[in-house]
Amino acid sequence: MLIQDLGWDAYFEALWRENSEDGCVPARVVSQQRGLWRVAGDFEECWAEPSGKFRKESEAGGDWPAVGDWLSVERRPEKQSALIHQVLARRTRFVRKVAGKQIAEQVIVANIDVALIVAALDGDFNVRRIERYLAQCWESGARPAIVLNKADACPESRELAAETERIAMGAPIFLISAKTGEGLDLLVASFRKGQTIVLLGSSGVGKSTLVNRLLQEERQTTHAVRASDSRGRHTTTSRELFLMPGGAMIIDTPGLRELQLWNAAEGLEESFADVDQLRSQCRFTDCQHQQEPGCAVEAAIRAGTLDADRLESWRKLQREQEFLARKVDPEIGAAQKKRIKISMRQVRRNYQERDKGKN
Ligand SMILES: Nc1nc2c(ncn2[C@@H]2O[C@H](COP(=O)(O)OP(=O)(O)OP(=O)(O)O)[C@@H](O)[C@H]2O)c(=O)[nH]1
Ligand SMILES: [Mg+2]
Ligand SMILES: [Zn+2]
Repeated sequence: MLIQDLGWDAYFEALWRENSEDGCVPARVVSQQRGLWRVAGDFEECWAEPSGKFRKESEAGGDWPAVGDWLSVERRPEKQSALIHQVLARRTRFVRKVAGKQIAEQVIVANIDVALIVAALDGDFNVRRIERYLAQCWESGARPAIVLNKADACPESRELAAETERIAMGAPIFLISAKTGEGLDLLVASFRKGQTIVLLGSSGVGKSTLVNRLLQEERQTTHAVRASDSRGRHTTTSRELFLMPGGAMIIDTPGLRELQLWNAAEGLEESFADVDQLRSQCRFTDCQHQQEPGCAVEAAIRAGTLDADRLESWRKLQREQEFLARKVDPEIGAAQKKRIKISMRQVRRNYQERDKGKN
């Protein structure tokens, strides 16, 4: 394997000239597993572990390597392994926010050229979700393209593609079926040798099925989605970089759940504009939408204009946001508890008044 085949170019060459250390060679992270990184370069692919110095720096808040990263490693052929000395500055990166003692950004994939936002045309297709991924792509530095999958299972795929076009802000759209192979030729023709591509999208949209198609072999496990709601469980649990026959590289990722916390507060409002609109019509400003009188959200669910599932996912996202917020600021945590108490008291009072009215 040559590093050029792994995406090494003039940009990294220039970085290398400035930063390289004696006895080190460049290597790219192709997969990752608890504390060990699989690296490839101008040598036999092997596992790599952090050097003592690098480990200390990373533990002190520096970055651990992510799939797609270029590293400076010291080879230890006798042990068929390598020592990681440095992560080269990333050209592009996708991050998620993680809650620890403090909120930190964790890089999930690095040095991505093109991000394929995969959405399934069957089930709960939603352009708002695509918008959210697009925003994350623009922020990452990677170029987005939208892949509308499962065209075989959707009679109105053309209409949905047109709807997507209106929010795509110029990103190309590919209408495909990973199952039948329809539309794949155009997608593949858009890839360039040495390019690194990542697949993003909710669980069950067919990312791994697409990877297997593109690799022309079954490398990734796929899983039938739950029939009840067409949303999958997570089948893919880690990230791995594969080399495609045409010379571009592709990284499969687990679905939305682990990606959903990037800039989440903003995304939450945008993608749940319908819930927010209803919320503003509830009688009580602090309505929890749990059987309070005058709740517009629950009225909409009863009337069939809002999906109960949608309220549930809104709640779930909001809980995660609040959890993250509490981690950063303990005072928010206290205020939160108080708010819940007050609003429960309010609910009880409302019921008491209603019951009094009946007598
Ligand atoms: N009808 C149809 N089904 C598809 C297509 N592509 C994938 N599927 C099915 O969708 C289901 C989920 O596919 P996966 O490839 O596992 O989805 P994924 O996006 O990798 O999901 P996670 O790994 O959980 O994030 C499987 O049952 C696939 O057979 C398609 O083009 N058409
Ligand atoms: Mg998968
Ligand atoms: Zn309400």
